[in-house]
Amino acid sequence: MTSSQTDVTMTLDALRDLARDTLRAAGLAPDHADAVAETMVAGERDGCASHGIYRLLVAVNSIRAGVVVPDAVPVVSEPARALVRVDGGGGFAQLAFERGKPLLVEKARSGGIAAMALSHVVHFAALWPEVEALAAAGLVALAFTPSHAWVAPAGGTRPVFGTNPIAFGWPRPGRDPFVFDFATSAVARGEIELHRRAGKPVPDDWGYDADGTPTTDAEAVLAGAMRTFGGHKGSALAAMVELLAGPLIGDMTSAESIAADAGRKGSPIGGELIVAIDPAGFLGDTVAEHLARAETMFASIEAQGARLPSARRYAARARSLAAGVTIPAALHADIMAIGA
Ligand code: NDP
Ligand code: PYC
Repeated sequence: MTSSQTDVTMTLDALRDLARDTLRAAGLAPDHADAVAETMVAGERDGCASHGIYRLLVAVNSIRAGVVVPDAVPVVSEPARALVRVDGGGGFAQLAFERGKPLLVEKARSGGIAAMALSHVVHFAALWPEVEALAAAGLVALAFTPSHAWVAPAGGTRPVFGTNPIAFGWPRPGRDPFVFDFATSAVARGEIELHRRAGKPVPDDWGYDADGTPTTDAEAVLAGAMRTFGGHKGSALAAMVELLAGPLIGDMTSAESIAADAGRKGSPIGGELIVAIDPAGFLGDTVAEHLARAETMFASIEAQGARLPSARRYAARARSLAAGVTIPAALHADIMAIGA
């Protein structure tokens, strides 16, 4: 259905079919295509345009550029009692996460805490679907992944870090989990790409041009260096993500990832670290009482008119489930042209 001459409204089922068909036609194996489509549909459904269906263009580019192994078979192993490793074999991260998740949940429940390293994967997606799924299973979850070296450290103007997101999920009895997920750069690179596509300027504190001068030109920031959020604090967190999901798990830093890309402009290659904690591990029978104390904190945030991270997403989700989603005309045209 076309809601105006320009934009295209579709149900989530239709969007899922479009994503799966497009990915399969581009050569992605069916199990990967299903897992990858799901994260894109979730992003679009929840109003996360930079990691929604726009990512079809990005994922297909990675397939065609030979950056991703389209039929990789993730291999799950247990390096230690509390640890899960999934070797993604060069495939997209979504199937590797899906394959490792049951063992991660089992280990977190039996030991109180467990961690999972996804290694040798390609990452183009948001992290919140993963921590939300773990929180929905009653676990507290943290996730980290480096990307490509696009971001300058605070005080510098040349890229060292990736946009390095950090995501957190907290289970809420009878309610959707509390989740946040943000890049440690001022903004996700995908947001700057959307500004470039729309011909819109960016705020002058998002990045530098190639000469290290602050600029409002999205294209120039993409060719130069992005800035961390919160100055030296975001810079330290970005370094932490490099370390946790790079050397700690034997995978690439963002600088190594962009070097491995060798100009193909594919999505970041490397690893992801996910930590899952069962609240009952520390709390035993008193878990309900202490989760209720967390609810008091959430209530006092909302009582003063502030919103919880994830509230916007859940509201967008409710609207999309009822009315579908509307894809901008230019994006829809570009998606339809993928197979042409
Ligand atoms: P945003 O700055 O848009 O938002 C990040 C978080 O802050 C969200 O949890 C959001 O909740 C919350 N938030 C935003 N505004 C408010 C507010 N006023 N009050 C309370 N909470 C608020 O995200 P980014 O641009 O930094 O990142 C976007 C996405 O990009 C992330 O999902 C991230 O995973 C992804 N990304 C992925 C990378 C990768 O390598 N795979 C690299 C970099 C980014 P809500 O969603 O409800 O608005
Ligand atoms: O938006 O910065 C980004 C990004 C990198 C990888 C996936 N998303």
